[in-house]
Amino acid sequence: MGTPNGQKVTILLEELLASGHSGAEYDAWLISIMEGDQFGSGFVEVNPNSKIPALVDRSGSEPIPILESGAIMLHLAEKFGAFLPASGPERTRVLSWLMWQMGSAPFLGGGFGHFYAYAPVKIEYAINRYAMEAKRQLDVLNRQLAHNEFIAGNHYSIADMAIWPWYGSLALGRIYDDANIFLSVHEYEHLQRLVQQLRERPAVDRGFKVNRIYGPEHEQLRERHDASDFERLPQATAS
Ligand SMILES: N[C@@H](CCC(=O)N[C@@H](CS)C(=O)NCC(=O)O)C(=O)O
Repeated sequence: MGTPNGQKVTILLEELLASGHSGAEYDAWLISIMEGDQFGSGFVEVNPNSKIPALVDRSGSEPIPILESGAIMLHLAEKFGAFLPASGPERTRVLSWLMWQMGSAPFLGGGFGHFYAYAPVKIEYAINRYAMEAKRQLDVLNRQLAHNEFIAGNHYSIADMAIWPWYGSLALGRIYDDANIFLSVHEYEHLQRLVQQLRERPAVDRGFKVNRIYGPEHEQLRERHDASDFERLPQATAS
């Protein structure tokens, strides 16, 4: 399903295809977590943890099942030798920020997003606690981006692709109702700069739409089995 964790992987697959790695051609099957598909035996076989995303790499002699979005991104980046330096300090920085994202997002999604937008009762203490943490994370990103073009330095990497669906979607007001206003996301100017820059990348835009079953109709591609599937999407109307 095209939640931020799912979008990280489809953005990377679209970026790989856009940069000429035809071996990254993929089938994106919808697992609706609202319908409980993640608990079905077929999915559990691939991911015993029952969370999306999960990937089966069928390119070798044996299929390789992979769970956890960060591990999937690392697997693909290493397999294609793209968006992750092979060695050296920049590789270490990319891995640091990828791990930062994996450790931080549960506080943003499961913490702030849950209590602010989804919880059936509004608990002020919980909202304040996680809003403070969400703002702290936005500030960490903003300070890092004040002196780096991309999150891990001078090159676009899997760390940017992991961060964008979460913090980019928040900065653009696409998730958690009016949380962008509540958290004053416009104040994080360096983060806003990167968010706008990545938003304009066609591959990011395509990856963002895959397996979406919520939001505006022109942003929803229920399943993606071929690049031409994007042609079926209705055009966005200017707002
Ligand atoms: N650390 C995991 C988190 C995955 C995760 O939390 N997935 C959510 C959707 S974003 C999910 O599948 N939730 C369904 C459930 O908890 O039953 C990853 O990054 O892959």
